[in-house]
Amino acid sequence: VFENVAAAPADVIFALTADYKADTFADKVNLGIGAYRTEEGKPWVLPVVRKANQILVDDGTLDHEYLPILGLDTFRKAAINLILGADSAAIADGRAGSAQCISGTGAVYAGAYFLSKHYPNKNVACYISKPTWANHRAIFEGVGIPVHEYPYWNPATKGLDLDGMLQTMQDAPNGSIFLLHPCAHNPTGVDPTPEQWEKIADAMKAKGHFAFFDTAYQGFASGSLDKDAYSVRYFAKRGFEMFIAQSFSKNFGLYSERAGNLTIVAKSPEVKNRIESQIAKAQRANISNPPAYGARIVSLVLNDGTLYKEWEDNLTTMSDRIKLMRQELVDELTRLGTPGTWNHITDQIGMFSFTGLNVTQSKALKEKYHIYLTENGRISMAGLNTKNVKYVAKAVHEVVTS
Ligand code: PLP
Ligand code: TYF
Repeated sequence: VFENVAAAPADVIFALTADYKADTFADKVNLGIGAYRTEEGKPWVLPVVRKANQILVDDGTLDHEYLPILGLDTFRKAAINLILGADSAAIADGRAGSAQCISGTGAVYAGAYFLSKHYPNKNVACYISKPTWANHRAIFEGVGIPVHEYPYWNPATKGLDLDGMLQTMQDAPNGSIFLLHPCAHNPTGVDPTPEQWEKIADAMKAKGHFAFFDTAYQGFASGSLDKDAYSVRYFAKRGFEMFIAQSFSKNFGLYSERAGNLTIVAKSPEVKNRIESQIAKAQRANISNPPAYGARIVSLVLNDGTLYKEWEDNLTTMSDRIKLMRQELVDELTRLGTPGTWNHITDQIGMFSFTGLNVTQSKALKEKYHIYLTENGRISMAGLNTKNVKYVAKAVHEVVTS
């Protein structure tokens, strides 16, 4: 039956990880996948997650019964609070709802699938940033929503192309869907300022566009969970109806546990309930109900003042180490006199830096120096540490000057 099935291409980032693992070179460096690493280059189980896990183990009452279709109630409420803010009018009005999903990816999917079935304009397209996380295109096209791009990265300034972005918002048909990264944009590390978000909101409002936020790095960008939610809260204040896909993979280090949430801000509690009911119906046919473990950990931490503070400290440990690595990389490149400007590396925030290295240079880093990064020149900052940063800087210097 399947003789004529064509092979699908491998996921670029997961393939890069496999290549890295297979590499026997002693000083190899993995700057590919966006997963936090310690100064020793090891994965990090957050101390607060260890503690929460112990609390769950000690609580002898937990069983393995199914969660409700829309997930763990205490997790959903806490996730909504985390992104919208406890003082949110949408929450007070009962217009904010959610579905617990299979991490951030599942939340984007659940939202996209709902839009494909229920968006009033059947010919709607989704606009994604150029560049963006590759799964955005795959998910929206997968549910049959055509995908267009809006300009985002300006190679000349190594910053945001705000004019290009606003122009596309103006030119897009009324009521288009715009997928936005609230903070720590993947892959560029470039975020709009509050003043720029105001202009983006104005442009979106003027054309009645629908805002679909995807947040995978709350707590990784500014060093403050509230500041990292600024754009979403600002849009909520401006009265947008919107979806927000939330991932707890990075900020809790719960990658494989698939803890995520789709927050919904609707016009009225009544509409919110109907949206939730449709997402529940789709979820039932897709995953039946979401996994409990990661959601229980996140819920425990978000709902306990002491654990929450400890979580914030753990986030600071991660974001401070990443900031230090940005500085050390720039210092080394400056010391070496590497041609070009490198201050964008310290200006950018979050997990990634879009270095500006081209495909040839990125490939040379992998092939000649065993330094693994995506071919668009993105590096995962957490892969750097004080032991390998000089080696990486020297290799960058050599590929830039050769
Ligand atoms: N959205 C963006 C922009 C991401 O970078 C990621 C990857 O980490 C995700 C969503 C979702 O990841 P996960 O499904 O592991 O939560
Ligand atoms: O961009 C990254 O590295 C992370 C992890 O299909 C990731 O977002 C990468 C690819 C993918 C799923 C997650």
